[in-house]
Amino acid sequence: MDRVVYVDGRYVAKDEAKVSVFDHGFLYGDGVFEGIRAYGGRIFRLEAHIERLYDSARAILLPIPMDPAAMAEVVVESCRRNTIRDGYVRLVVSRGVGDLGLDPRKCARASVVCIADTIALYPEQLYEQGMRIGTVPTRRSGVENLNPRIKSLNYLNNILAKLEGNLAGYPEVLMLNQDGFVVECTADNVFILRGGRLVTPPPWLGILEGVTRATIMELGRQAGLDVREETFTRLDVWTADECFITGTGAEVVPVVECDGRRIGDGHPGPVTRDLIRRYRELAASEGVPIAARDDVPASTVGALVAQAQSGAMSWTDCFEALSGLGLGTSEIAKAAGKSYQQVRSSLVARRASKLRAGGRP
Ligand code: PXG
Repeated sequence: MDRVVYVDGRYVAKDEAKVSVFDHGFLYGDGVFEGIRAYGGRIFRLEAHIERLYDSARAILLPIPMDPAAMAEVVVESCRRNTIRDGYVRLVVSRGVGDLGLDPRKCARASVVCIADTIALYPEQLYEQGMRIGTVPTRRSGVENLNPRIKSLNYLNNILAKLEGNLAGYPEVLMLNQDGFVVECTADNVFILRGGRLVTPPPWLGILEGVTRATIMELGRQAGLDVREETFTRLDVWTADECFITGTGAEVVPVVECDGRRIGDGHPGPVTRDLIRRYRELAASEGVPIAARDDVPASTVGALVAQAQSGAMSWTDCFEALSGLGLGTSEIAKAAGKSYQQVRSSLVARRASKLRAGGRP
């Protein structure tokens, strides 16, 4: 199908989706981004991604010209307009158009782009057999120069490592920080398991705080594991019982070899396989609904609207309940006899208060 892309307030055909060559995102990698997944018509951990986007923007003094709730709505609407049920969303906020100097003060307004598309998955074989990775010479930037907690458009540090991985024949590589501690991979976080302890490097060491990482820490605790954020070295990876990497695109991938050393028995371990299963179950069962569903019984919709009309329920609660059932904004407006704008702003306001109330997962 012909995709539409959100660019600064408008949904335009893919070929028309353009930003200026004077945009500092293009000239300097000055901006921030997010990669988000949709599973079965729901957007997974949307609030966590939006929150990280605004934290990254705050860290580089980038004012985003809309509030987080409106940004979340852009993501949902982009999926809806592209009829995405299972897919990948790329949200980009760049510094905007400036002059050829690097001073961000010359850029009047940030640009917001949202691309919703399908995703090429890793083959299932990789999840069953595991991945071979290796360490690369390029070190991950330190927290005092380009802090990896900022998900910025400047990915050259990761790309240099990726190039070394390509030359060595590794699909993903392990990166160390300036002190030789394991931090993360080029686009994934890393975990090791040792005697019932699930360990991942702490954010202060210089990693991106992955949304998948946070989810796996939650799921690990639910599974009764002792989950810790601790520093470790390559030797700990080589001698771990199990190892895996996590990322929005990759999900949870078992690692069975690192730097030519076999990890465990060289096969994905039981804990990793259990966490993969738990992750897939969770991703399939929660998230912000995208689609306008047409299989919600009219009586259910009617009953909710009647409650709001009688004052037994607030209109916002009614809109939210209908949205939760999978109705799109225009369907809700029609059923409730309200304007699209009324429904949208009330849902956006509700999402905003949830974002304020809820912390990170
Ligand atoms: N570390 C780095 C450096 C990353 O770029 C992660 C960890 C994992 O974070 P999440 O929130 O995705 O669990 C990332 C993720 C993709 C993709 O397609 C992911 C990233 C960048 C580009 C593509 O998965 N960043």
